[in-house]
Amino acid sequence: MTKLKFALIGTGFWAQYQLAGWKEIDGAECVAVCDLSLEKAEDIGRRFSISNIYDDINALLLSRELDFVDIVTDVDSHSPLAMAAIERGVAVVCQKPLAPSLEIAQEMCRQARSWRVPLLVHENWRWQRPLRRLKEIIDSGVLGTLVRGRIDYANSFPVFDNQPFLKPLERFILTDIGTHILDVSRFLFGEAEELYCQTRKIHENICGEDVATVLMRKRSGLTVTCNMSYASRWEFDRFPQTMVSIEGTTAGVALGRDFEITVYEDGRANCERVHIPDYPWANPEYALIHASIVDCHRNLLSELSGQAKAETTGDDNLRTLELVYAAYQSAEQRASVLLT
Ligand code: 89V
Repeated sequence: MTKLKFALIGTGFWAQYQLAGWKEIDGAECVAVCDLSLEKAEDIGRRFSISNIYDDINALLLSRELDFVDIVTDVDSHSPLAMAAIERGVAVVCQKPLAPSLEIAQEMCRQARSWRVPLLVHENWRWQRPLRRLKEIIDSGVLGTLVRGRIDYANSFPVFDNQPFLKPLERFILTDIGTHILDVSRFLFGEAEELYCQTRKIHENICGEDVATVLMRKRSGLTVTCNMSYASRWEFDRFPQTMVSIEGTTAGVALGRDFEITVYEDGRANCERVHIPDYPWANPEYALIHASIVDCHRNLLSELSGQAKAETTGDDNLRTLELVYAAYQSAEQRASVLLT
């Protein structure tokens, strides 16, 4: 397979893991690094033996033949960076959230369609192995008709230590985690028709909300609750684990602590533990997330190389962003929001 050539744009906390994730799969090679800070770009270039270093995306795009760019920068820069690539026919992989508003994200997707250039979102949460296994169990039919679902992401992990840029965000947990958890609710349970959200701010030293509770009615009639918090203490710090419980008419299933999945059927509890690949470059605290980067990249590359359609295209991710921004609207208006 010929290797697609890409440039990494942005050298923050996630950049090293994005590059390490691409190196785990055949078919893509990073040939350049671009960051407003040449020093930071040179540093990560040295660590990954990439010698083509830029501090300007236009200079990068003019001087290198690229198949795609991997944008790993702050959300406000996603649109201009993506448009610079799209207008030169260069495909885009962009970090979540795709854009700071639904309107900007819609325009990015419109432009990508108009230029016939792939715009894909690196939305990796649904690629966590326990959640893929949960979907298999749902699709097996063993649960019968689904009655209610609950997705919990609640911990007290000091996420701001590694990602200080999250502190000043006026809109925090729904844009940081809601983009993941609400995407998982779509992956597991389909599209929603109504949403209600309440938010809270517990941490004193941040600007945005750090607790959000989202209740949805899915098109299937299923009620799904998504509980998100960076201010909750449990018997252990659950970061970055997502717990899921699903009630069905013939069985229930729970994704519990440390990737244990239990199906409760006819008074029996059938347990299995999902294996998480262990990569030497992964940060142990983020191992679950870092492993999902690899599987997400593998799926995105299948579209970039023309072999298949990726799951998290920009157009697909618009449905997730619609939930995120509808949640803010609901919390602000203290009313449920009907979705298109
Ligand atoms: O993976 C992420 O998107 C991070 C985290 C969920 C750790 O906060 O922002």
